[in-house]
Amino acid sequence: MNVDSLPQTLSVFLVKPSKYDDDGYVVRHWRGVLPSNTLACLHGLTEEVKRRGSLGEVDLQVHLVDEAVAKVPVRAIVRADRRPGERAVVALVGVQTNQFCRAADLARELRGYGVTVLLGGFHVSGMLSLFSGISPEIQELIDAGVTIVAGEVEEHWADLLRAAHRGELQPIYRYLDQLPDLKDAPRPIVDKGYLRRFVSSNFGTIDTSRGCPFNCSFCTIINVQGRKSRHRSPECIVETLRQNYRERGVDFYFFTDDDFARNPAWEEILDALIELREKEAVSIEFMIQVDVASYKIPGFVEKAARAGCSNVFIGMESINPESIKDAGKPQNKVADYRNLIDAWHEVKVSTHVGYIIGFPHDSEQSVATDVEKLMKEVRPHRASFFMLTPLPGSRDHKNMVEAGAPMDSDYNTFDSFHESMPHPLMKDGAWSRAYHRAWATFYSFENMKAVLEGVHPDRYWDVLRNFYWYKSSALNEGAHPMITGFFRIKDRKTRRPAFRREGVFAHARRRIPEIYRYTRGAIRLTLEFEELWLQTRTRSETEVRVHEELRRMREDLSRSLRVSELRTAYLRAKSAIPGIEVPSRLRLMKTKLSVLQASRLRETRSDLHSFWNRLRARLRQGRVDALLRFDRIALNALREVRITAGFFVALAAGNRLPSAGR
Ligand code: B12
Ligand code: SF4
Repeated sequence: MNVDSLPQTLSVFLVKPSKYDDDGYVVRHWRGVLPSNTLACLHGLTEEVKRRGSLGEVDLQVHLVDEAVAKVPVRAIVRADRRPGERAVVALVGVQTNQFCRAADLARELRGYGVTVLLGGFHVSGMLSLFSGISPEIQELIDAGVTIVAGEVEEHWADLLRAAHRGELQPIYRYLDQLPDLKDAPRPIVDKGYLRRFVSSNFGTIDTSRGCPFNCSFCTIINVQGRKSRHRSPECIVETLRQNYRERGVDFYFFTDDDFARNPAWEEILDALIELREKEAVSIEFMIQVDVASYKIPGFVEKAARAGCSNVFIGMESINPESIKDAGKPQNKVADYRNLIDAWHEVKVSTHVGYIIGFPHDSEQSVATDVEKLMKEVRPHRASFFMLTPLPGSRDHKNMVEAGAPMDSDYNTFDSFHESMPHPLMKDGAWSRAYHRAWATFYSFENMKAVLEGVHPDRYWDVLRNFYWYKSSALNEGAHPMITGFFRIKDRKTRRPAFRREGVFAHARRRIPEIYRYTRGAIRLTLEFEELWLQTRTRSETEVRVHEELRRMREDLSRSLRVSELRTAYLRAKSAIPGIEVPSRLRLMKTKLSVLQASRLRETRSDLHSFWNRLRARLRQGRVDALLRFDRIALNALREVRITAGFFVALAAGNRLPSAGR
């Protein structure tokens, strides 16, 4: 090959595909909630290839596209590929089974323009790990000229890019039996430009380890990433976190390890994070995934909390011992659940359990009873419900394929909130009903109120915000919170090939009622959450004391409050409770509004609710005279505005007045 004839620029587009909704539109939101760690990892690997100059003099350009929050710029990619001296390579990354259909359509479209396309992630890795042959949907892509990559590529990415640059890619690469050592692997990159598309731009991800020692039958991880936990070096992790904190302001992480408690280096990592926090004032908070027995590991829970862990996700799966047996997860002992939850709550860490519905012994009634038990007896702060899904890469899937068991031929439904196979007991929609009822019961006003009343004040807003996101996703948008974000976008022109493309008016006829229903639901939800807040908002000892002092200083708290007055109230409160810290002037200015709002609120808006309902009923009966009471209407509207303003101010400000940890 004549190297001089090769393009001088290689534009690498790392694209994380989304999935289709039931109407064939790509699931995309104006703002996302959870950034993709796979994108961050491949970004890190690509920058490393560039830094090392592994491709020689080639100008390597990297572009990140997460289709969950951005449109895939097909035209720009094609233009880049056609520019003289340039080649575009599209890497469809982290493609899960439920994203495979969308990824395949994108791959075919790009191949139609002659663009080089590679595709990797859990679907192809799972399929190729458990079956010796190549499944038809993968073969179809190979036939279309797409390169399939199974397994982890830390040690192969430079070679793959070199082959792509030279136009020498093979149809398929299998790296499943070459699990890379992660000790000094290139780190995932937290990209500020990418994070701007998310609700919190201070949110980073890193996989501190990969692999899991357990052996659950529905799990794909063990067959792709292995049963031995491989980890990054604690020094590398801590240096990454320190750098991201200082240079990019990233102070919250999702450590995406499937079981951080089984990372052999957990203690060194947590010790280093404690040191960062306590000696360098680099205060990072993070969430982790752990197993049920994690609380029994000596020192684990305490160290995690001290290191900044604020949330744990626990793969509880079911509270029903029969279902735990069905899940092939004997390490989950139902008798441990309550102790586990208490242990984490004790150290102020919020708990979130993963709960699967649809094990063979589950029935509509048993699921309802089990969810009640989960709420009343186990009492986690949050639950995510999943429908049992035969995910490619799991033993369950392999066994079903080999037994010829029926399952959906459309992988788009393998997202854990669609029925993707028949259930032996729950038929004719009963499984979906049981699933939706689980969400509605757990996120009912009564249960959310019970949780918020028991939550530590430091976690109050964290839990309340998550409740809002979860309830809005599952019950207003009708999708799993893990794939939703804020404000759904439906691009008229990007529709699944089996669906007809709608005209502008037909699309508007679809979207306007949808947006109306969504907005109405969002308003209802906001009112529900205002009530929840009024009934449960906790006041720290500091807040109560500062308010008392303010009331002593002046009767009317509705007049505007000066920062100097607030400071005096703090100083007086400090003389009664020495632990109170007097916040800086800037912080006082920021909290002034919430202090005022909070001091004016009552404990409920139920009287307002009844008032508006009565008014509406009268208007419906044609009694327009009801509007003549405009003085009451105006007063009540003003109260609504005040409550809403107070709620949003408090939501934005965090939970309480600065309280020195009290
Ligand atoms: C973090 C995470 C999430 C996060 C964020 C997603 C993300 N990717 O960051 C959130 C919470 C949003 C999420 C949601 C869901 N997830 Co998830 N998630 C994970 C988790 C725990 C870690 C992902 C990760 O960072 N891995 C580390 C990276 C580096 O590994 P990797 O993605 O495999 O990438 C490597 C290689 O595969 C390869 N590679 C990947 N792509 C490409 C592309 C090319 C071209 C090349 C060359 C190489 C390559 O290179 C990478 C570096 O070596 C994985 C389990 C796991 N251990 O991976 C599950 C996992 C991917 N999720 C899964 C599922 C099913 C879901 C959900 C449907 C909900 C659910 N039931 O759990 C939703 C769907 C959301 C959606 N539509 O995206 C499954 C997918 C299984 C499957 N066959 O589809 C997994 C495997 C867990 C499981 N339950 O079995 N998830
Ligand atoms: S489901 Fe969780 S605990 Fe079970 S093998 Fe998979 S990663 Fe490990």
